[in-house]
Amino acid sequence: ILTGSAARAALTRRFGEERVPESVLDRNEALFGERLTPAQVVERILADVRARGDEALREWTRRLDGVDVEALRVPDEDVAAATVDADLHAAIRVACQRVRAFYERQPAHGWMHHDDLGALGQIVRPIERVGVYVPGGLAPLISTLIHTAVVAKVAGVPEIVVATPPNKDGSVHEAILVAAREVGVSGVYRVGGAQAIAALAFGTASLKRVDKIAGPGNSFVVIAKRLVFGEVGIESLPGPTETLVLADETADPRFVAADLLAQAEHLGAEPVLVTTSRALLIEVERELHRQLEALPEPNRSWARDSVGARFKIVLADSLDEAFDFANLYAPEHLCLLTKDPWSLLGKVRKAGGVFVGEASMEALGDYAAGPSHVMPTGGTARFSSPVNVRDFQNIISVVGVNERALQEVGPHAARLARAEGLEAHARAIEARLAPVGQQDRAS
Ligand code: HSO
Ligand code: ZN
Repeated sequence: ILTGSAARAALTRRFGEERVPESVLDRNEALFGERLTPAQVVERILADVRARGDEALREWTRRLDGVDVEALRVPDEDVAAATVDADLHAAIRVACQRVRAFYERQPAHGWMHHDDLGALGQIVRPIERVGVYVPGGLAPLISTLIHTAVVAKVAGVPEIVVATPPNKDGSVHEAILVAAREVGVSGVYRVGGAQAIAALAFGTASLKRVDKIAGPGNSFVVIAKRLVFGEVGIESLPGPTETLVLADETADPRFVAADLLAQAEHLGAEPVLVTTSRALLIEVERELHRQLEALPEPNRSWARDSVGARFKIVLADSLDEAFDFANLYAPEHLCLLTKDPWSLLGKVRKAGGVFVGEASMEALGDYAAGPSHVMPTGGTARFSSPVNVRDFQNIISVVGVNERALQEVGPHAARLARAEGLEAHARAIEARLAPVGQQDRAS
């Protein structure tokens, strides 16, 4: 149980300080004959895909995923024919609808301001081609496809492609294909990991490069995105998930435990409980272990790993101190299980999403509440936001001032140009600054 400055220290993140574990170096030695770091492996993959395109994609998929894939693009007929049972289909539709409705309320309008100096404004254009990465591995993340591609759709992106690792038999999960069809994406590619990011960023014969990549992924995917950033847009670098439950003595320990466990089920997840009540804390611990043991495998092992390695319990003196801790940690998910949680919303400074009260559990948000579940992790809520419409649009600034503005502002601009030693700039301005009365264009 952490309190005061120990809690503060435990909740303060430090990036880039982790050493590469020996086990990872050992595995890479077995694979590559050299003790490569993950970043070095990713650099090799990126360079190879850039040089050899589809051939490299097939080879890395064979080497790293153990799958032989011939056609990298899932045939459109397969997407059209994919089926899931009626319940799941209905659920996919509800999730799409609710995410769509949420983002339709987030308009990014162009505007134009006219006054006696002319016009200034902005026009908004969707990004043309977006690549959505959908992680495979432990679970086919149908919801992640929906929670990224639907947002891009609402932004008006005309072309959205999905990349996702193939199953062992080379197929892509039917539910992923159904979701892709429901959202209306332009193509699904069976390729994952760093090689998928390389393909999206550089393009290959079968996958035309995209303008921006969105969606979470494992550490290879994140390293690859960091390395290709600049050559292609990167929406964010989501890492392992975290949930901070902020609870007082009125919270139901069963729900607190359930919410912590739900996120603990994700690989590498960090569950955090901040509470003002010692009694609650004791009950939550007991309840958490009871619920953990009741989980089926392999989920129990996944959750046990997160709880065992990363569960943090913080005891705060007051609700204000609890919020200080929460804001310091800047969690991806902040769950408020307190008396009158709405009255506390004003204390939230940093979080990807805030889940207000018992009915708004984070797991609902993962699927069908409305906001995208792709939220800033690892303390990046300090400076970034959940996936949103603006991530898929560009703003173009419009300058359309008139002669009068030129006469008023021009001399100042020319003066600044000369201060920068940029004579041609000054002259370009002054060429239009003929003394008033001698201008043919002056009104
Ligand atoms: N909680 C995860 C998203 C997710 N959960 C997908 C279930 N499926 C990261 O926010
Ligand atoms: Zn989740």
